[in-house]
Amino acid sequence: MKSVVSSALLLALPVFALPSSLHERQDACKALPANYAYSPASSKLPDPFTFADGTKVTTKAQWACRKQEILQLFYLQELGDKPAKPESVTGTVSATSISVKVTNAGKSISFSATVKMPSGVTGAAPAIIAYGGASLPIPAGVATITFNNDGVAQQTNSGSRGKGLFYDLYGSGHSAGATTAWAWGVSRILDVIEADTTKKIDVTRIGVTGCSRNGKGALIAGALDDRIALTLPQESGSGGAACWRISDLEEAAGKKIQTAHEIIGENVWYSKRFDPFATKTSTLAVDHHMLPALIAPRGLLVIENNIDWLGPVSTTGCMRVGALAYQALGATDSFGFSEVAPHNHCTFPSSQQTELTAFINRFLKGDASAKTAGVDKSDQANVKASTYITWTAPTLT
Ligand code: MCU
Repeated sequence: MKSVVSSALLLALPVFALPSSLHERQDACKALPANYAYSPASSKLPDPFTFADGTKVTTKAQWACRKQEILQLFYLQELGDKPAKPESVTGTVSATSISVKVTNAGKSISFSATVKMPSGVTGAAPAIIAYGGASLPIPAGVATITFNNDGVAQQTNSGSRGKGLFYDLYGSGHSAGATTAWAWGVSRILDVIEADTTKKIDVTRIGVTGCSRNGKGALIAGALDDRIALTLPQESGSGGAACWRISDLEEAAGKKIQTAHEIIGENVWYSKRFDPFATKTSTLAVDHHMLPALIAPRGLLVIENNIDWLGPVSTTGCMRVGALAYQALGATDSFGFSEVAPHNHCTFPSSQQTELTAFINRFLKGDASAKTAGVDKSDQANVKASTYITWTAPTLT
């Protein structure tokens, strides 16, 4: 049930400790109402700018708190918990590899990521962390860090639940789905890069990418660690750039599209906590338009393909709603959506090169003049954000 919050509480908000940073924090600035359930159920996308207790978000300070709440709701309803930085994270960065050793509660795991350094870069290089290897072209001047996400959390099929290094450390019954466990792995790689005194890689200029199932992972990683400067999910489709609710509407309209109720039987990308919501997506307090909201104002270019299973209407509609968070923050030039005519899955077409180059130049190479503004490309011409929402985005003060 929603309760009305008095203006006194609103005025009191600034005395709460405001988070300076999103990554690793799981606390909300105010607790979720007891026994909170999203109500009434709706096929329209929930308002990112209204707290669970009904308070409207009008300021950037309130937004910082609402982001914590949205994050918590994602953990509770879809993703499972992302553990905070463990008691010990150590490792090394060489020109060919990043090694990571994590110790928590008497247990340790180790993994490494392959590094390909760019030639001719002096000083710390920008880098893109690629889940399972990059499916888009990484340009000169940018290092590639290949992350073996499958080793951190397996994703063979529905029998992969609780398998992989993350679960060796935290137990096979841990609530995190694979995408959350991978995001945790990315955060640990960033811990090592951040602490590396040789400064081969610039932790302030890190991108993350992946395609398809790994695109779902890349988008979620961008939302769960605000050290990531540029998020580049590629053809992530349902469970990534698509909204669960819109995909259900599309299926009801006869499209052959992946939905939440299908996805929970196919693989372990989400927490078991998601199961009850997957057959009733209208009861989720979150949906995937809130992933861009968590990433904003950092760089985000969503790359999509017109393949029915990915849900081109759903990805276009969902991300056009997601763009409203960037608008609210006055950061529209940090967000781009690019969906083009069908091509082979995870082969990057030249028709998306201009926007990819612009986002990499701006967010990883420091070129403030790169034309990232206004990237909104879709062959789904009639899809409008307004079809899927009943709220309007504020201009946050
Ligand atoms: C688009 O990502 C997935 C999709 O969600 C699955 O249903 C399908 O089996 O595999 C896709 C994928 O990862 O392809 C490489």
